[in-house]
Amino acid sequence: MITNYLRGMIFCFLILCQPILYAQEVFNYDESKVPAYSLPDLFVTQAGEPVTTSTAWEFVRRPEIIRLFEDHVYGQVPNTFDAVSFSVVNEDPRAMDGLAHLKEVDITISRNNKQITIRLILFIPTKGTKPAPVFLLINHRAPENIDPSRKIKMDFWPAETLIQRGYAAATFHVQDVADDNKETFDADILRTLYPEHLQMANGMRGLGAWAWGAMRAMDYFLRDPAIDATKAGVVGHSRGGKAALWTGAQDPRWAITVSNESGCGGAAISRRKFGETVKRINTNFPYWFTDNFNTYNDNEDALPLDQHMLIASIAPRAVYVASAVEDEWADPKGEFLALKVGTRVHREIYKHTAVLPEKLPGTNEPSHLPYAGHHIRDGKHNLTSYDWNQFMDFADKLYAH
Ligand code: GTR
Repeated sequence: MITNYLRGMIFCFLILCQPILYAQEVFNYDESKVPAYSLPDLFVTQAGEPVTTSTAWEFVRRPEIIRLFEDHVYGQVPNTFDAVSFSVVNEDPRAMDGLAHLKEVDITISRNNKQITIRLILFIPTKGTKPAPVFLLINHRAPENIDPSRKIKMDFWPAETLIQRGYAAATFHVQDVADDNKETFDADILRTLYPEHLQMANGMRGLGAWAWGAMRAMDYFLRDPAIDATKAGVVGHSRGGKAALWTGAQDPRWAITVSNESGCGGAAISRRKFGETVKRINTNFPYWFTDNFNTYNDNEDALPLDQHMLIASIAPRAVYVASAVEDEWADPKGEFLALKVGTRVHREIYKHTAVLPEKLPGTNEPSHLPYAGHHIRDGKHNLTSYDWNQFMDFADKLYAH
């Protein structure tokens, strides 16, 4: 009897609450329903001082912004360890029919007598400019996307195309630093090298760990005479794009930072609440961001920052934001607006004169300025050869200057 009664109650509860449960799952895709918001000012320090010079930007405002992202969004990324070593574990100087030199490099980092190893896959063009400029992909997709044997070739990482165009193609898999998994994300660098971060409200989590991995790849580029580390771009798609932005924002060694469809917690303005929201991302992927980011679930206006500031903190270095027209979940307009507002630093502090279009550009109409790139590709959420060719067109121009 009681059981039946309880069952009945649960049934009624579910039926009655269905609209509420359902309502929580509705996301806005209607531009007219984007709330009014105001973005934190890039050009005023926390002490209220105006920022008008590159010195004020580089020594006061930019470090302040990085700290805000550490404390409220991604957590701190540690930059100390005891040792790093590099060992080429597989090599083929005549890969890709002699067009490339393949090196698979184990990067081993140790701290407090513990160590982890990241496998870097690197193809260097045998022809063309020497040393070669390089693009590093932070790969979160299945390992066959970055097959070093090239038996499997995917559009996601068109290494042959990069080589033909004179770029070294580098990549690593995020699982070497932090699994892209709620249960096991902490099994690698977090528990092994930096366990104290797991106790910190602003401790490193998944995206920070992936950025840390990208920085270790840069440590290697600086030691390989075949690579021109002054011409290095870091690229990520979607969750990898969020990590790429966080890498480029913190680490000034990257000449170009590329976000492909990074959306919420990446290039898109959080306050717009268009497509994916802060609450939704923290609920589905609690291990990507630092714990403090939960404070802003349904509370975006309380953020002391927004994602335009992440893009700004890449300045004066170049930044590229790519979107896809059908990828509304990632809010292409919000990504463009963040780029447009964030790169005011390039214009107002570093005196670049070229400007991005006033309004959201049309599909397949890229803008490649000397400090910022943008395109909206036709099609769905993905990283494709079209996107890569745009990144290389942009880099060709930037490096020719
Ligand atoms: C989605 C997530 C996005 C984006 C995407 C991806 O499920 O909501 O923020 O990161 O995954 O990485 O493809």
